[in-house]
Amino acid sequence: KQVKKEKTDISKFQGDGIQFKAKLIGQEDVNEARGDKMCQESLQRLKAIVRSSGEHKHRITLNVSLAGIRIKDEKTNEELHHHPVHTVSFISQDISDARAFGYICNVDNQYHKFIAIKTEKSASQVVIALRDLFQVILESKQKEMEKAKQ
Ligand code: I3P
Repeated sequence: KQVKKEKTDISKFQGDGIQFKAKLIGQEDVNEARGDKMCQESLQRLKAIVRSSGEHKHRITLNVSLAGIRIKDEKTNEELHHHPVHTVSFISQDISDARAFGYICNVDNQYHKFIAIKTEKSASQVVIALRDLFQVILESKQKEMEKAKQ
C-alpha cells in the first residue's frame, strides 16, 4: 500500500531557499493585482523596450524562499528587489517563450508592480517553485489554525 507522502517540504525554502540564474527584462506599474492577459501584454512590452535599448539584460540571481522573492545582482550580490510572499499576488508564464515569466507584487500597499524575468533554464522551474512555496505556507498556516482550535 502506498503511504501518502507529504506533498510539500518546507525545508527547501529555508534560508536562501531555491536559487535560479536569470536576467531582469524589466518592470512597470500595473493597474491590477492579477490578470494573465495584462501580464502577457506587459511581458511583451518590456521585452520590446529592452530589445530596442540595445543593452544587455541585467544578470541576476533569483531566490525563492520563505522570505519571498529576492533578486540580487549576479556579480556584486547587491539586493535589487525583495518581495515578501504576502505581497506577491500573481504569477504568469510567458505563453510565447519557455524561458520567461513575470509576477505582480504590491508595493507599500499603494501600487502594483509587474516584474519580468528571463530565466537561464525553463521558467516553469521557477513558477513551480513559487507555487510550491505558496502551498507550503498555506499548509503551515492551516496546521497552526488546527493547533489553535485544540
Ligand atoms: C543575444 C541572444 C540571447 C539573449 C541575449 C542577446 O543576442 O538573443 O539569447 O539572451 O540577451 O544579447 P545575440 O544572439 O545577438 O548575441 P537571453 O536568451 O537570455 O535573453 P542579453 O544581451 O539581454 O543577455
